[in-house]
Amino acid sequence: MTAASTTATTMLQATQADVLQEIQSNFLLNSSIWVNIALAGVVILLFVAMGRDIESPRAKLIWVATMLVPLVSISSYAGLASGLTVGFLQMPPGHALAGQEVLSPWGRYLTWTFSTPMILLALGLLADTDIASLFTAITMDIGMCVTGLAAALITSSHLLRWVFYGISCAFFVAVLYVLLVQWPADAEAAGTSEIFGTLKILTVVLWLGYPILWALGSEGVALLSVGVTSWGYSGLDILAKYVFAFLLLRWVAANEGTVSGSGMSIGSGGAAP
Ligand code: RET
Repeated sequence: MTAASTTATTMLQATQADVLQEIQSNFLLNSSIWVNIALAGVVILLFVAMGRDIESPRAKLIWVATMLVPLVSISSYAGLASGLTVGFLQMPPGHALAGQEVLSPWGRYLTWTFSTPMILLALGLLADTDIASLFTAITMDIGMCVTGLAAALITSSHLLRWVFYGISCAFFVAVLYVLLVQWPADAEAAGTSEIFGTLKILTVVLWLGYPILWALGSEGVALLSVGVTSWGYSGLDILAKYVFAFLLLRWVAANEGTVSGSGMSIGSGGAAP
């Protein structure tokens, strides 16, 4: 065994304690995680208070879906902070950091599989869309997150990392189509087009930042360090999750009458009578 391969093996067998030590010695990375844990905690308490008077079933469902966003987030960031969902990956030949051990916070991509469908569920309910459209958006979104996770975890081939990145982008296009083309018309019919329009723009603009960051960060062409990439995701998360959810809940709490239907168009395949 060469000296280099011995080091690689040692790093690949790094224990959680080694990973934790690496995270804690990187101020930028560590702070990007802990700031979000603190924020998610405050946001959860705030959202409980904001939703306490909501009574109608559809508004309640929007509220629960929205509440799940910071709840998943705090669990996700706690997983990162503990080192449980962070690992060292040896990048394949062709990658900018080929042969090097790169710290990968892969838990982020995994937990997006649970948080982003909640964002879409809340938006779909707000637009009072039909079940087929909601199912499309959510399953395409899960496809995007899982293939994005695969792109980050593949160490056998540089090309295949980008192939999975491309597949993930294709799923993302389907999500964008639903958000930009289908749901605005539903929201118009449901009388929620103003708030839906604001949240749609916020979501589309911020979500576009994630694949850009992935491509520029250590998983992609490695122009950005692990700490800077992590702060990029944390910043996007603060806006795409907490600010988004706050605006949505504030509107739902103040306009419960507009979303007080039982959400009967879900499942009926069309607009409510
Ligand atoms: C990846 C990389 C592969 C290509 C694409 C991506 C898109 C990710 C997105 C994530 C959104 C996350 C949010 C999290 C909130 O909890 C996986 C980065 C298209 C859009 C909003």
